[in-house]
Amino acid sequence: MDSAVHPDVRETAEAIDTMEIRGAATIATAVAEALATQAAESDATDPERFRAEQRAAARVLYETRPTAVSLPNALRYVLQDMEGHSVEVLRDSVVRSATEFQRRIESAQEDLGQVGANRLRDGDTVMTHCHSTAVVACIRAAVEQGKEIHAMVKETRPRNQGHITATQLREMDVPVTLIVDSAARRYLNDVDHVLVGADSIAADGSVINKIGTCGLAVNARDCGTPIAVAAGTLKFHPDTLTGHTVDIEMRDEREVIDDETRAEIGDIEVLNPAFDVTPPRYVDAILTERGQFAPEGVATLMRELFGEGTVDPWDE
Ligand code: RUB
Repeated sequence: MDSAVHPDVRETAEAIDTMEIRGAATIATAVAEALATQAAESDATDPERFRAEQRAAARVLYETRPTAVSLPNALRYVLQDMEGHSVEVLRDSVVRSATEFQRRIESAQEDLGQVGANRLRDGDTVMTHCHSTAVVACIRAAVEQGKEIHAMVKETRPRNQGHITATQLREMDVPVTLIVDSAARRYLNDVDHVLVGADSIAADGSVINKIGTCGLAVNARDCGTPIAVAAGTLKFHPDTLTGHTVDIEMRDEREVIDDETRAEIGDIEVLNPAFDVTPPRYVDAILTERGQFAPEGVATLMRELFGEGTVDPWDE
């Protein structure tokens, strides 16, 4: 354990690990802030030491959850310009990048919110899965455009993030109907859109999002209900351009079943994957701050964004 890692960084890492801080964009914002604190409060006296501390902090944050690429993308963005001959210059660069990163996330959410809102018509009902700040931004923008939007919110077992979505939509007076996940198919003919977020978008346009997204998308396609994915370019996974796959996080079985019930049932295996992969053929549109794209169009934009390759600042 590197003692030079700031306690706030460790606290943020712990909060991400336990999902007190969750959701891809929120995680990205939190890690940018943690790196800024690490930089601002560093007492390193030489640039090499300062850089080593930042790398160690980045590593602690990187190792929390594996699926949302917004986390490593945030680390890369904030630490991209760690050049400079004095600690002061380096410190300023990290703090400035972190602030700039957070500003960009906010403005990207607003811009993609408009793109999503333009897809929604007055009186439409949207089915949601999990809790995504990008999805909420789309619905908020539609409401601000004066449209009446209804939401059918899937509760999203095992952690019921649908409750967060329902709460936030009610705060903006959107009528909400909560359903259990397995009721989605029954109501897909009654809704006008399925709108979900993303933890990562792969170069082939596959969408990695909360477990259950793929089943929802396949059913939506079967019903002819359009499915859009609200995901800023922060969710584009650069490693997938070179053939890497995205790690799917497996979480504790106690999220699914408590020890007592498990013991009553007997000897069983419990699997608790947190995310799944929706193939591009089940996705109608990916909504970003740069406009909406067919999943097949993502690779071109990714090459433009990551063309020169990426550096992993958590590596030694
Ligand atoms: C959250 C989840 C969200 C995406 C997008 O999973 O799958 O749909 O992260 O969120 P978890 P956002 O609760 O396990 O973190 O649009 O806010 O980035």
